[in-house]
Amino acid sequence: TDQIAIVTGASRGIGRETAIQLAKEGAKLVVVGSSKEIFKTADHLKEIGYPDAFAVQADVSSEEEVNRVIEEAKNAFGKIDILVNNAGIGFFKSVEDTSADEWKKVFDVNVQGVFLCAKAVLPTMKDQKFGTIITISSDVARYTIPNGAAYTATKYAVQGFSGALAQEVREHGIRVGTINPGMVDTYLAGSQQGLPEKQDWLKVQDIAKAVVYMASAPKHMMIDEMIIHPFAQDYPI
Ligand code: NJP
Repeated sequence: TDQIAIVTGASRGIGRETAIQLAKEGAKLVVVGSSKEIFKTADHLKEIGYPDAFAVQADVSSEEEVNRVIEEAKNAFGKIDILVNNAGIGFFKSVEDTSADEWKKVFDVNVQGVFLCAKAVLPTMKDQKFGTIITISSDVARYTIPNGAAYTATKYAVQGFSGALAQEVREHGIRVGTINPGMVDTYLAGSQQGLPEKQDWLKVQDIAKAVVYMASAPKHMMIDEMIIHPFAQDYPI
């Protein structure tokens, strides 16, 4: 309770639900998204009784825009306890069909975005001697998927990044962990939520609850990684 949380990619999907559940647990929210949809999430939070929540429209792959998010969060609340690096995109096609621009774009958002957001909150969290940085990686970071090479590569990258960062900042009281979901019924890669073929998939609430659990764990507790997948999901997918 009374924690300040930044959730990236909160316009829809896992990020939006995570923001709602963190607010319900008593956190004050700064929600981030690259489109104007992000303001609807802040409006919704206000409607359901969390007047302190606000949105910043920013692209996580831009250093300037990320720094503006952190500045606005600090100005409004004076501290930052939780960063949820959730913004992510995916192109699911063969390597031959993946353009160099698509490869770059998915790395810009999924890897550079995670680096920039983490880097930007570190000075504040170090001053506080406390903070939790949670990255929504993917279960694909445990294996590889055909027609998902670029996406898979980004999730391996953030896995390595988070592990290294966790060791680097441990002495400052900062916890760094990943949540690695299997298939979740969201809008990822242009998909629609609620399609009949996705009824056995994880729901956004399942992952949001995991974020709340990780973020609200007592200070003596460290969760490095949570792997969560639909019971119905075969391996490898
Ligand atoms: O996807 P979606 P998910 N800067 O498309 C935002 C991982 N994951 O909830 O920018 C800032 O519904 C975008 O908002 P907007 C996945 O890799 C998923 O599934 O305003 N924000 C939207 O709110 C990702 O890391 C599955 O359009 C940016 C959000 O990101 C995380 O879960 C499985 C942005 C995406 O919402 C959430 O994705 C898995 C930018 N540049 C891991 N670009 C799964 N769904 O099956 C996009 O293993 N956003």
